[in-house]
Parts: sequence; structure tokens; C-alpha cells
Amino acid sequence: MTKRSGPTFFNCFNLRFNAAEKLSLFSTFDRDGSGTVSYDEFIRGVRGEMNDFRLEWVNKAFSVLDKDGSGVVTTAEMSQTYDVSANPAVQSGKVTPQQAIAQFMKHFDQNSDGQITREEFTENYEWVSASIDSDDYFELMMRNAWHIAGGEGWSANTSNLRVLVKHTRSPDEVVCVLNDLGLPRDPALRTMEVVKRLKSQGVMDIAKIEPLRLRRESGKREPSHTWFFNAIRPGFAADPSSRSCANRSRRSVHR
Ligand SMILES: [Ca+2]
Ligand SMILES: [Ca+2]
Repeated sequence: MTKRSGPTFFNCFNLRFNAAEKLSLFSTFDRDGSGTVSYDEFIRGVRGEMNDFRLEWVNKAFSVLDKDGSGVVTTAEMSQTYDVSANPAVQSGKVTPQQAIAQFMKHFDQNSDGQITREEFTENYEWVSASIDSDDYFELMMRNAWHIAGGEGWSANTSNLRVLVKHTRSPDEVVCVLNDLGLPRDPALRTMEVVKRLKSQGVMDIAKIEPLRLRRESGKREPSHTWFFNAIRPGFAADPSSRSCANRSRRSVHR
């Protein structure tokens, strides 16, 4: 769309604006001031921006990834956080874990310099956010995707590791491991590390632990990056099932 074709565009859709309003609208879409509105600029214009609630979750997730607080996420940091072992392509041997991490990094790394800035990370989630109408669902997706424990009711995290802790003096209890990212693969080392992390979160008198996963509630969608990759954005196929978000019960909608 150009400045000249802009008015025709608005008329086609029965959008009645005066000349000044049309010019103002055009300038809003024409982000780079080139005098034309590209498809991406148009989509981005109608997409809008994330609200503060969601932005806070994006920042929390970025902090989980940026372990040294340098302001950028490196491939090494992503490898420590994002587990590719369940990726079907890795399991079938089509790609190596390193290649899977590199592919995952590309979703965020817009300038392809091998690292992800906070701005790149946020921009990616702007697209994801645009196709999610419930803040609760957005929170649940971020908690599960980046293993941020906690949350209440509908937004309660379901992805973090749960373990059955057997105590020597008190009754057994199920405990959520607050930081379950980057655990060793070796079962013995993994158990030792989980016990260490449980102690650091205040769980004492541990005789033995057994892994548990919360059983899924029937009919409850649990968002993950599998879905995340299909979020609506230019160049990506939309996931029709994501429309069902609108039909779910919700506690609050802040967008
Ligand atoms: Ca870093
Ligand atoms: Ca980058």
C-alpha cells in the first residue's frame, strides 16, 4: 500500500476517515517511513503491542535464559535451559541436539548473529501474544515453556518436575522442583542434583525421591513451544486449533 493507494484501500473496507486521519493511520503503519506499507508492516500494525502483564512474563523468561545476566542469550545458555531430547527429529537422529538448539535459536535471533537480545526475544513473543486472547493462557504457556514454577488455578505450572519425597521422620510428600532446568541425563547424577536443589528450596530430611508428573486434567490444553512455533506471524502457518482459546473459561483478560 502506498500513500496514493491508501485512501482506495480504506474505501474498499468502508472505513470512513478524513484526509488527516488517513494520513495519520498510514504513518502509523509505515514504520520505516518509506512511503509504502509492506505486508509485514500492515500485520504488525494491526497486531498491536503486548500489555505490561505479558511483557513482565517475557522478561521473567528472558531472565531464566540469560544465566549470566549479560543481556544476551548465547547458544550455550540456551542449551542449558531448553531440552531438545524430546524433539522427534533428535530422537529419530535426523538432527543432532546441537542442530536442534541452533534451529530453535533462529526463531528468536532476527539478525542471525548467534545470540538473542531481550528486544529480539520480546519481538518474537509480540507475535505469539497477538494470537492469544487470554492473559491466563499466556502465563501458563510461559510458565510451562520456561519451567517457571507456581501460578494459581488455571495458570498453575504443569511442566516442572514433581517428585515424591520420602522422609525418614515425616510422611511422604509430593514436591515441585522449582528449578528443574539443565538437570544431568545420567539417572544417578540427576537424582543427586534434584536432592541438592530440593534442599536449596528448603526440603530437608530426604530419605529417597521418586519422579512424578502431574496427571493431565481432561480437556485442558497445555501450551508448549510445539504450539508456540505455529503462532500467527508472517511466514508461519497458523494453528487453527489455537482459535479454541476463545472458548475456554478464563479468570481475567487484560489485553
Ligand atoms: Ca547471557
Ligand atoms: Ca541476534
